[in-house]
Amino acid sequence: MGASPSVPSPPNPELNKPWRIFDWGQKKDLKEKLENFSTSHPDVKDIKILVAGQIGAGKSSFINSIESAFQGRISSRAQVNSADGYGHSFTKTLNRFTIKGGGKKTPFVFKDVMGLQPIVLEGSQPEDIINAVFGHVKDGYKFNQEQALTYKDQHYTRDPELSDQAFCLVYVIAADTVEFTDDRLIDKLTIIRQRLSDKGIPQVIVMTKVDEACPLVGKDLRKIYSSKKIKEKMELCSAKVGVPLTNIFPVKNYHNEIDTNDDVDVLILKAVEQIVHLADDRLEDSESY
Ligand SMILES: Nc1nc2c(ncn2[C@@H]2O[C@H](COP(=O)(O)OP(=O)(O)O)[C@@H](O)[C@H]2O)c(=O)[nH]1
Ligand SMILES: [Mg+2]
Repeated sequence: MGASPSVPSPPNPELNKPWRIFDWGQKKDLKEKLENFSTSHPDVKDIKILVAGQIGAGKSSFINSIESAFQGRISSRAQVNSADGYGHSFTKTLNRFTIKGGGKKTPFVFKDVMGLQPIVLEGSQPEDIINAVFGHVKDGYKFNQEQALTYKDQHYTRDPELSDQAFCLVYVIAADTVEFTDDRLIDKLTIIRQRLSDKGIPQVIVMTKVDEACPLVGKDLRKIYSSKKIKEKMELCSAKVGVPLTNIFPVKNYHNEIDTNDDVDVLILKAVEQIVHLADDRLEDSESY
């Protein structure tokens, strides 16, 4: 007795073969390369990368996961919003994190900004994020919900050095909320994208919480590029935000683990490698802007 032929079986959540080829064995290599990386510009010792995104998207967790991957143990320097995260932004100041790895500092500095909110005049505004990328916002500046920073403020740097500027914007989106991204938020992102594109600043999306968005991936992270759900989410992200698929990196952050894991690490390190290369290419071209 089999199942009744009239009951269709549920569609397979997995593709026959992965749509993106990924080498799960490259962790050691990636880590070494990144630890020995130096920037292509003599005046800039470390590459700054700005991390933005909605409250609760996983920005702080992403920064912590990067450091965990380098250190081989769970790091939690960037404070994570444990109270499910969609209320208030924990990060209200512009915080900088120099990633440590291999017993020394890496030449990567990640800056975490408070969340962009769909409602106008709430959360950091496009202007604040644009200013932060261009190096006008002093570290430790406490963002004002109602008013974007202006050149008159003491926290505004009028003539930033090349080394104050960020050369890549990483926009963090949680995979489980991609389809609910508010149009008003998309409008704000469009403003940011245009202004940064004018100056050739690369933009990348890190799509977090793949484990929550797809049970298949929640069980086995190596299914990430054969999961239909994750592919759909990435395509949707690309269409909504206007960033090409090649610049979208799906990751799982450390969030409740007590030990690191090679599969989590390698995805995180691969995203960092791409981000760093895009940023460094832009830094190399800085004379032309
Ligand atoms: N399951 C899962 N939870 C995550 C992931 N990334 C972050 N979180 C959780 O999402 C919540 C918000 O994360 P947080 O890093 O504070 O977000 P931020 O507001 O963007 O800095 C926290 O409870 C995290 O533990 C992930 O990849 N998977
Ligand atoms: Mg945060």
